[in-house]
Amino acid sequence: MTTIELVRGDITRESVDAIVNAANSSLLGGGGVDGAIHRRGGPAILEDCRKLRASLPQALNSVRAGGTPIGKGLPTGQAVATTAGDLDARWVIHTVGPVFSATEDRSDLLASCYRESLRVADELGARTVAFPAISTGVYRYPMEDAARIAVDTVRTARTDVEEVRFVLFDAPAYEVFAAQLR
Ligand code: AR6
Repeated sequence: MTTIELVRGDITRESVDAIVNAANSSLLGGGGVDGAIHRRGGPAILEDCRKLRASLPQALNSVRAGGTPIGKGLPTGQAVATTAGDLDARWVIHTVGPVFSATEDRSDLLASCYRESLRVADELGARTVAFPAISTGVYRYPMEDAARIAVDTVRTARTDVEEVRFVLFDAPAYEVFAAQLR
């Protein structure tokens, strides 16, 4: 049984085995929670991300950052782990959420982020995992849909993770997740 907890606050302040990052395919950092994790976690995380990137089999040449082909990248819905640097955690699990689309249902990709992150957590032996609300910032996923997918996926996941903590940045997001859990 996995216990689900809700916390309002900054995920970079959490003390858990693994903190999940809402990254992008480049794995080279960005804004939002990604920026906060790299800032507080320090350069060791980016160093690990660069190494991981170099070893990825996929060449995502269509993915561009600032107009430059990034070459290799992590596909949407997948997850990989690095050191957590100076964070109070052992690992950061980087996953790439889908950009919300009004015309295409991408809920499977968002569910995959949670499932794959938990699979990576199991591989690592992580027992406590903190998740942000993946895709609900820059990637514009509606909070209600994102919360339903997050909670349903974690509830039905087959995992050895004992505690999943959803860390919501603001009160409205917290309320949406709380309603979903009830
Ligand atoms: N702690 C917890 N939640 C946070 C924090 C924090 N410190 N900071 C923001 N949030 P976003 P995405 C919330 O944009 O939508 C990046 O540039 C925020 O309020 O971080 O998956 C990446 O590099 C929102 O509810 O991630 C990608 O390019 C949620 O975290 C892109 O953004 C997710 O917002 C990914 O977009």
